[in-house]
Amino acid sequence: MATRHDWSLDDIQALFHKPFNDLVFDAQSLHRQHFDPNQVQVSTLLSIKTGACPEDCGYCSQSAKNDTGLERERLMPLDEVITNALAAKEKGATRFCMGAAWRNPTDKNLDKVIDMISAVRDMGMETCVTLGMLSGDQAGRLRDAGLDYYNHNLDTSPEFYGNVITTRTYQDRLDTISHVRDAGINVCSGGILGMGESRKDRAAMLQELANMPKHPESVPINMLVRIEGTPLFGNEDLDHLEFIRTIAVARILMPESYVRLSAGRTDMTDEMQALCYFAGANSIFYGDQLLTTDNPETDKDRQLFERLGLNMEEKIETEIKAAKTCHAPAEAVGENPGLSPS
Ligand code: SAM
Ligand code: DTB
Ligand code: SF4
Repeated sequence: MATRHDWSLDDIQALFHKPFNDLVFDAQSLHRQHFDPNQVQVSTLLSIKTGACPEDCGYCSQSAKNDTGLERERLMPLDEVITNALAAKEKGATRFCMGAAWRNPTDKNLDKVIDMISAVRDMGMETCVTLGMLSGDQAGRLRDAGLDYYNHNLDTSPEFYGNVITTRTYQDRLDTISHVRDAGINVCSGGILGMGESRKDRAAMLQELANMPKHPESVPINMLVRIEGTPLFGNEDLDHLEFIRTIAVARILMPESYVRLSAGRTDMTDEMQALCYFAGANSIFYGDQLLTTDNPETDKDRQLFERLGLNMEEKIETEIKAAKTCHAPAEAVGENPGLSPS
């Protein structure tokens, strides 16, 4: 079946309404046509610039508008980034993602991030950054630096968006994603579940992603991490089966994309995570910390992988290898040996 980019909201809602077993079976069947079902891509995340963000994202510990007690930090020095990236590589991560609490990077800050990207690439790891909004020129500079992925989430549906963020429009986000795509950088874009949105909103967010001219290569699905001091702190827990359904629908809509079981895993049982993998999730954040909150400890993830017979993906996927040949030296896109879990 050809990959589609013309999903209607009704089509997607009909997927959500399927009996759970049928939906997850369909997602797993499609998953197997495109991926090794027992391989999971692992990325490690680092906050390179924490807190005092001028945006008002209702879920975020780092917004200056939210009184979360988070200490503001300056941009991390290069040597500290390198130390963290080496530790991540040692533990088996193949991609290193650096996040900054900015509305958008200044050109001067971008110079510093470019140095970080070069240093991490020199270690043989894939690179990802998430720095807020980007202009076309800035995306071009990141492409020239050899950046592999840019993360910029839609977060939710266009309709629900205004309940969560007012300082940046949905169209701003779509524009940044277009700049990243046009520059030839792999797109990482997804959203957050459990912010009080309806199933229709979840379907509409996935529709936005799935109807892009090219699907994001990576689709992070975050479960809201409820952080004290944020407007969304008191939100009700989302039904975990609904979260798994959303993973399955994302898998069906974007069969060639990596679907990342992203933030919120510390609140998920092993069985819930196993079902997410079965529904088509094949990527995680791996490392004891996300940006400002905890992630499951690496030993715990290794144990779960062992119990499930899952392996950490060691090599970079072919499609992305091909996309990279235009700007990456051959040695940086080869296999990453010796990183399988013990
Ligand atoms: N400042 C940049 C931006 O927002 O574009 C990059 C970093 S920002 C923290 C990256 C993404 O992390 C957000 O778009 C959101 O999807 C996710 N995120 C942040 N806080 C979260 C939370 N409490 N729970 C779940 N996901 C969260
Ligand atoms: C994404 O979709 N999730 C990550 C990453 N992209 C940058 C961030 C999750 C943050 C969770 C809350 C925190 O640690 O502050
Ligand atoms: Fe700032 Fe990003 Fe947090 Fe929004 S999600 S407040 S832009 S760091």
